Amino acid sequence: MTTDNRQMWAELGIDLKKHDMLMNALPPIYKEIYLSQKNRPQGMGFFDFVVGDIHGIRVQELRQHAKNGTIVVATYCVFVPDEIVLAADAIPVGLCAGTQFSVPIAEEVLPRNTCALIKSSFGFKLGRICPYVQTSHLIVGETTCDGKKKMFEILAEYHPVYIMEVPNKKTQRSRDLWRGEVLAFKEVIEKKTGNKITADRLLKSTRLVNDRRRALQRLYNTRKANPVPISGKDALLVTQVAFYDDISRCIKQVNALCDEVEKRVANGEGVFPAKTPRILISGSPMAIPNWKLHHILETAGAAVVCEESCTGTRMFSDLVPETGGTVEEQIKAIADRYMQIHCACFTPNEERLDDIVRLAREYKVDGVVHYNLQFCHTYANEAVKVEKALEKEGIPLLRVETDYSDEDAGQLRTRVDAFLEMIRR
Ligand code: BJ8
Repeated sequence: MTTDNRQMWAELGIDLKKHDMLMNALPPIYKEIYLSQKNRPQGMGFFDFVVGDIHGIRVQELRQHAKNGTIVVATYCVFVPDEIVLAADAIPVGLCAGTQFSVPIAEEVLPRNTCALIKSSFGFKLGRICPYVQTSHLIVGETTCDGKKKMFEILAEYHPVYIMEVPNKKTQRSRDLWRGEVLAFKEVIEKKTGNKITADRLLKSTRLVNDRRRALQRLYNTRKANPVPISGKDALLVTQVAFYDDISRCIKQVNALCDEVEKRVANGEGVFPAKTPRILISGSPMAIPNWKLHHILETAGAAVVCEESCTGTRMFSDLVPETGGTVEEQIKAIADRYMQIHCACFTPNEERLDDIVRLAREYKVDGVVHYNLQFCHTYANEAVKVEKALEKEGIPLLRVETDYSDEDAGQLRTRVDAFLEMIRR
């Protein structure tokens, strides 16, 4: 920790005592979970560096941009279109909400029976321990689930918040509503930045965000190989970092990593032996530093080869058509693309079931683990349908409901061991 960083955190109003505790806890966890892995691609060095300096250089960069008049827009959900933010020369930053550390802080205000992702994100602001939140000029929330929606109302007492209304159905009326929401968001961002979003700027930002999607698609494609060239933990980390790193740098680093892992695929080289059981994880997103389930699975002898999740395929599967046109035409194209994110907040949501079955086949998995954050009712109820869809296809499923604490780690390990034993037979 440099003196410069401490001074920056103090200027940002960070609670240095709590923040020190958080920062001291991360390196040993990272060492155990990440650095203990064998035969990692060299390209992961960049991502190790980013995590090692998680509240340092990137925050300094954002602070410098902010000092130069650039607006920083913080988000929690893949429904908030980065294209709009970037087209106004602002910077989107996906906030992390994956640590148990901030949960007890949030529980001083929020009900305990709220999902860990909501509590963790709120606790970061309440406890003043996240320099990204402190650097941001605006937090953009959404109406995807009730818990988040009501938390954002309380968060607005502490930080400027704007809410986008995400519809719950996929009818034409809902699509029209969503297009209106994206248009309204454009106006909010224009007002906040003082920059006009033109058709040219929008096309440029669309290409840039698509490039990030293409890079991540490329990485995921390598995971279809057997043996798999990169661990699930490493692939998850890449996606997590992509939410908040500088977008152009991230694209470059992910593509460099892909050059390396594609060579591994061509040479038949893998991180795990070819007979390792292949697992698809489906469900709630895993915000950094939530690596719990991947770690349990991969230390139990499985390989996580895909995530049907917003920290996985839902983040990058579909591109926005780069056909240009007027601002309104491009907004429509952007809005329509985002409506293809099959979050469990939608009803009905058959497309997600189709996606899970398709991904299970494409990635040639031996089983699916449905990951549900405790108290997340949308994913928990949708898991009933996921179970039926997979049963019909003869694909084994393990349903897991957990939080960010380590209290149930032993029990989870036992269930994972039994599941792997069953699919190995
Ligand atoms: S598009 S999955 S990122 S909302 S886990 S907070 S749903 S109670 S995170 Fe999500 Fe956007 Fe949907 Fe994706 Fe609520 Fe459930 Fe908690 Fe959740």
